[in-house]
Amino acid sequence: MTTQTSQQKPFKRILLTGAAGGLGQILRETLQAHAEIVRSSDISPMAESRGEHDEVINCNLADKAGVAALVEGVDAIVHLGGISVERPFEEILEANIRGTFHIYEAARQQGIKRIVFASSNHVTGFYSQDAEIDAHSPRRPDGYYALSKAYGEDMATFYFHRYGIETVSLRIGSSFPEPRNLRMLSTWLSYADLEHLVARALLADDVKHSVVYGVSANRDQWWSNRHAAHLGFAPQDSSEAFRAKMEQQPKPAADSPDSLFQGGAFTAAGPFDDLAARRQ
Ligand code: NAI
Ligand code: 15L
Repeated sequence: MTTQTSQQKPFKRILLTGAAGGLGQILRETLQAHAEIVRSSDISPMAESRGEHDEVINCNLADKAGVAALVEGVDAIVHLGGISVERPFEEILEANIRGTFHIYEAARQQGIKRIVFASSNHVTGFYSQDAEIDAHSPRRPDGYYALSKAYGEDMATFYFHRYGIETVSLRIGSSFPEPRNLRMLSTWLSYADLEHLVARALLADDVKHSVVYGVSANRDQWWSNRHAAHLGFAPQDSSEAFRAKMEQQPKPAADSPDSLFQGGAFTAAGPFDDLAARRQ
């Protein structure tokens, strides 16, 4: 990071992985405020480059040499790329576990000192919806996807202590244009609050490896960010504006995962490859 003047942006080139995805498409625009060049990458097709400030490079995160080349000339990484839902372990292994390892290894080799890692609320998905937890609460991953995010967070801790690479792990709740169900009244993160959170994760000083829940200022909160105050994340939006609409949906049964656990339906997704699943 460099000191910002009226002429200068804080970063020369930020790499954004997962740029074709829902959140990547949003951040590709807003990261332009923080870097002279945003390099967008994904395994899927992306919108064309709009000029020299907007680089576009296709890359599979599972390709170590490809990722090493992707990271050349970059001074910060916003790592969103990977499988974003529960899937068979082998798929998660390639994109999320190997992929995140390749990002950290390339960062080490290139001397990159700041990574923003898209973790997930599902690393603590097996807590009851009655519990209030924070970044120091023991993790309770709710599937292979969640395990990959937990591993990514551990990788961030390792690369900080061993190599001084700082990471902010964002345990994102549910970031969509609006909540989609009753659970998301508690987990919703608006796009405006997401943009602010990513900016703080890039710009805050001395973050070491920080973990922050990515959630708007919703009425009913499951997650405290008491251990992330140093980031200066101050969400402005609330899901209350959508409460009436969500309450028109059928209420999930009291004993369903959507009612019991913070991770909702993710806690019951899969397995995908046993005999019972194949017969369905
Ligand atoms: P998304 O699924 O829309 O985007 C993920 C992108 O990663 C996709 O464009 C996909 O093509 C790309 N990708 C998958 N495998 C890849 C590979 N092997 N190599 C390169 N790219 C690959 O997900 P979304 O919603 O944009 O989320 C972004 C990140 O934030 C993900 O890491 C997700 O796990 C995390 N997150 C998102 C939440 C949300 O509510 N949107 C909640 C919690 C976490
Ligand atoms: C996630 O981690 C997923 O990437 C996203 O698609 C949402 O389902 C979100 O969690 C959630 O918990 O709602």
